Amino acid sequence: MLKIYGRADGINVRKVLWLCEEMALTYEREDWGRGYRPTSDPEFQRVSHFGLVPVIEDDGFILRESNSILRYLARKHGRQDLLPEDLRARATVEAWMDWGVSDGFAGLRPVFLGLHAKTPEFVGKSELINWGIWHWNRQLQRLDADLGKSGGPYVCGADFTLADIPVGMIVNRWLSLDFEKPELPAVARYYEQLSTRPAYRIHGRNGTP
Ligand SMILES: N[C@@H](CCC(=O)N[C@@H](CS)C(=O)NCC(=O)O)C(=O)O
Repeated sequence: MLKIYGRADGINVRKVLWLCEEMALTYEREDWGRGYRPTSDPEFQRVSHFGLVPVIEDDGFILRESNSILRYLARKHGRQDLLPEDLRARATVEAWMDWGVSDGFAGLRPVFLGLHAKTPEFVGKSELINWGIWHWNRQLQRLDADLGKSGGPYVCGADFTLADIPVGMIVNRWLSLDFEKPELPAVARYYEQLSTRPAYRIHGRNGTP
């Protein structure tokens, strides 16, 4: 059976749990990471010496990196609706997935860790946190403009794809944390659209930033 290593409140773990729920996959999960067993434990280091969650183990195959896990599971189960075979359609999905671990995530990190998780590296680092707010807001403004143009309702158009998973997690966190942000009507509509999906309500918009 598919095994997932990682705490269910980690944003990157939640991406994998959300997809499993969308695809009705059965899995077992072990809590690892901040607040649970530390990933420096030799038992975790055996599966990934990078010390980050999620990691999956699928019939002896071990894989880290949440977006790679999403692609692996969608392809394994032949879900071309989530990750299209068509060259350009897939590239568009992957561009949003890349955004979700690069520009879309860069500002989120100091804001979340400094204001919410309060990890020692970020607490009180107001310059870094303020830069994060500025950068994150700017990125979400671009998402808003794009959603406004494409007509959505999903980030790649009419259909839900893997792209919505990293983007939807970022949107939930952005809307859930308390800091100064602009009104983004297309992002707000997108959030409501995602919230029609039971899997998003379980692992995305579930009260956790
Ligand atoms: N690029 C990695 C990032 C993984 C990551 O940063 N995971 C966080 C949790 S969401 C983590 O392991 N934090 C340390 C911990 O929980 O101990 C991915 O997308 O999987």
